[in-house]
Amino acid sequence: MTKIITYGTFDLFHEGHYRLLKRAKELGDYLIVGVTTEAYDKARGKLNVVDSLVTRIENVKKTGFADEIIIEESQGQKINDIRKFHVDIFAIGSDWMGAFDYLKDCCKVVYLERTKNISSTMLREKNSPIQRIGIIGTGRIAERFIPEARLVSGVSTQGVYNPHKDSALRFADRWEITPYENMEDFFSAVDVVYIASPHDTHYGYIRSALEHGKHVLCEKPMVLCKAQAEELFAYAGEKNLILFEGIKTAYCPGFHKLLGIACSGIIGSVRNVEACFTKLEKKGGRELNDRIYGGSFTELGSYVMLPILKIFGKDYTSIRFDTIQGENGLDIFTKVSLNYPTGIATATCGLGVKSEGRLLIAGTKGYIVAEAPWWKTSYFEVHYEDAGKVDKYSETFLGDGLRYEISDFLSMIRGSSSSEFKLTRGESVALADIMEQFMKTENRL
Ligand code: C2G
Repeated sequence: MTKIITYGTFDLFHEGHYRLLKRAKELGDYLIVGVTTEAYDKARGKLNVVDSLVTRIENVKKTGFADEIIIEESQGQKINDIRKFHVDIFAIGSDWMGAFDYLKDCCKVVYLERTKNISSTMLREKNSPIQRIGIIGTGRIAERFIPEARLVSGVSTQGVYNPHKDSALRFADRWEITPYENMEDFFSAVDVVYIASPHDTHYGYIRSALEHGKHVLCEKPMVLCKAQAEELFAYAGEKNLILFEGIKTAYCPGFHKLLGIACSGIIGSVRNVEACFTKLEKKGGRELNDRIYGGSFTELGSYVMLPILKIFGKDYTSIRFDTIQGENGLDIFTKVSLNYPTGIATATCGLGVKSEGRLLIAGTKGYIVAEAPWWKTSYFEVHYEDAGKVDKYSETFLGDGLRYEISDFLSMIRGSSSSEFKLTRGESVALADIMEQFMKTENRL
């Protein structure tokens, strides 16, 4: 008996999938089909899969070609499956030509010609039109955003607006997108807006984008004032538009796993959260010089406040800010201490003082520790009273990690509310409120 194995996501099952399975089955007697899990697809960068695993399996079953269906959960599984099931032939579409030659040591590898003019990506796009993204701002973060957005299917990077014409031209040239000097032209050419301009311009740009009927993804901190945050969310709601604050950590899979563990009771009741993030900045940069909007807390505060708000919530009983200021009065190091009815927390950040950036969550039965860069969570440990017992967790964090927030933003635009809990409007408003209190304590507002 000749055994064949093939793998795939089989999202929005189509003619190409059907023909591939048919020809794979014709190569022998017994066909095993590996269907990928959502987690594995996310890990390999396929972020916008529409059908659930159950639906995708059902669709493969319905073809009648599969004698056995298995789940593909991780990279490196194929070689073990081939050995375990005594497979004779590994078959896959020709879009993977060469990629699986390493399996030739174990079995025959056959690349079947891919069916032309049909793909899950095409169908996803047909069902939900591509969202053209317009970018406001041309700084470091905008540079990181474009390559990440290009990995998310369903969006295209259309153009860039910057009132400084030369910056817009240089940026547009580098990324082969359209530069806009005129805001009206810019808004009429795009469906959604990504704001990565200096902090003080966020409010105006968000308001204007919403007035033009555009969904908005705005870099953190969205605004530095509670009333503005409330007003903007209310306005977006009235206009049925999505307003989304881009704190990348909130959307990355490892951070979710960590929060899940923290809330699961494994470490008992959480009593203390300590989050620290420091990043030494060059003296001349905007971060250390912008008299009002620069400084450590406006730059990094969103990251360090995030795990605290996620774990203890918004109802702290007291908050205190302690800062070390540079010569120009801006905070080069800030520590925020919060008291809650059931615990205490500290958020520490610095642009001019280096510290051990770690996230520590202590409970009545144990603690979780994630070392820097925990804000791109890919690994953390759980420790207990018995020092010999340590649970280790890892998760992928691809590239600069913006792809996760872009993908969640897109799914919210398409009407799904399944990722809303990752950073709620209430949490964004609470962050703006804390920023405002900080600015007032520093006499900057
Ligand atoms: N396919 C095809 N013709 C198309 C589209 C897809 O022959 N027009 C084939 C692919 O080459 C693949 C199978 O159908 O062999 C499943 O395709 P996908 O669902 O896109 O899955 P893929 O990402 O290719 O998963 O571990 C997963 C595998 O490595 C492949």
